Amino acid sequence: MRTALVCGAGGFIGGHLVKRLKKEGFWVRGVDLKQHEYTQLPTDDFVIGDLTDISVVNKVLDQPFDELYQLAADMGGAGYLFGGENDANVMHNSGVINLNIAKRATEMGVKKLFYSSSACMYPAYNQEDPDNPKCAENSAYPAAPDSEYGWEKLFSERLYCAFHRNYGLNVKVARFHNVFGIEGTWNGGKEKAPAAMCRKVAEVEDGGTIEVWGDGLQTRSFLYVDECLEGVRRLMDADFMGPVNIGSEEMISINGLAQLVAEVAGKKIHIKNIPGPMGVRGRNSDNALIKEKLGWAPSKPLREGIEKTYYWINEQVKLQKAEVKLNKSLYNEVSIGSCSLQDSCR
Ligand code: NAD
Ligand code: GDC
Repeated sequence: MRTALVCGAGGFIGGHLVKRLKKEGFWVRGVDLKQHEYTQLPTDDFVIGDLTDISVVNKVLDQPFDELYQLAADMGGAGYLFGGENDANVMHNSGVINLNIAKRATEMGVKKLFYSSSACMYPAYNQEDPDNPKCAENSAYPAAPDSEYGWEKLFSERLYCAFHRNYGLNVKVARFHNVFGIEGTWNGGKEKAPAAMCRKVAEVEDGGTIEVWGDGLQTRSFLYVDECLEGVRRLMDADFMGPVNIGSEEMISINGLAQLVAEVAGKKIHIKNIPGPMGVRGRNSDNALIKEKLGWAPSKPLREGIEKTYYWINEQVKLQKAEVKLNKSLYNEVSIGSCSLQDSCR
């Protein structure tokens, strides 16, 4: 039986990956700081642990796994990464995780290691025109990512490639472009634009107004998680190490994304553009290389993924409302109860 270690299994993409690997017949160990928030994972073994701690890394990486997927990172959306206040933690936590894993995977003779880099490593100077961003793999240098998160990703890509050159570690590197879907972070400050728009539209009345950061004309492309994993699995089986983009080429403005979500929800909305952390002006995946090397590229329309994600987030919003209501009525009961107790004690 093939064995896999999924680092960051309690997260969004890691959780989906565990399910996929189990369906493919792998024995899977997951490791994360936390259990998955939204789903029960079918792992064969799940370790709660901090991968910045080398003793945890040594414990979970105790065998020459056939495949290791390194997805663990201190990360979030624009609200978490581009305000500046999390820069030191993001660089330190993710950097140490990758330093620990690269070394230990080499020592243990891991057969293949996947590393999830990000489109945030591309230079800001190529992403100033929202209608024509350049994100071909060979446009990475001279390096000038616009966030510390992007610099750490670039450093760690290079780290894994150096372990490949010097120690023969078989690495695969992909640069994900804004991946979204069900069972991902949708509130709390780490959510990315697709989840944020779904939540805002789910919470607003028909005809109401939602807030969108920036002028809303900034552009991105968004990839549904199933296609992201299809790309990852194909890369793992290919005779090609990357780095390669795994993203959609269907670019849309953020106001356009908000309107698409509203259409899916069957609501009319108004958009109020407000100041907020924005990141680069435009970004889109360039899929020439993935087509050439894997003979495949993501092709599903954005709307399809948004439909699934909106319905799931709409359910989460309803559940949260119901919980708040229940907590309020429990609180009232308890305070009425304690009141009458006090009264009877008088
Ligand atoms: P996520 O935040 O849902 O998952 C990351 C997981 O890593 C979390 O569950 C977190 O608890 C875990 N983690 C963080 N620090 C840890 C530590 N010290 N020890 C153990 N676990 C730790 O994020 P995701 O969207 O699933 O992203 C997975 C990977 O893909 C990340 O490396 C991310 O940078 C990369 N990526 C994601 C996107 C995207 O759009 N989702 C885009 C580009 C790159
Ligand atoms: O958060 P994100 O999806 O990250 O934001 C996309 C754009 O949407 C930004 O310009 C942001 O200002 C705008 N936006 C407008 N309103 C809101 O309410 C909102 N919430 C959020 N989150 N955004 C809003 C991402 C990184 C990822 C990952 C990918 C790789 O950057 O956050 O961690 O690595 O890039 O492609 P984004 O696309 O800038």
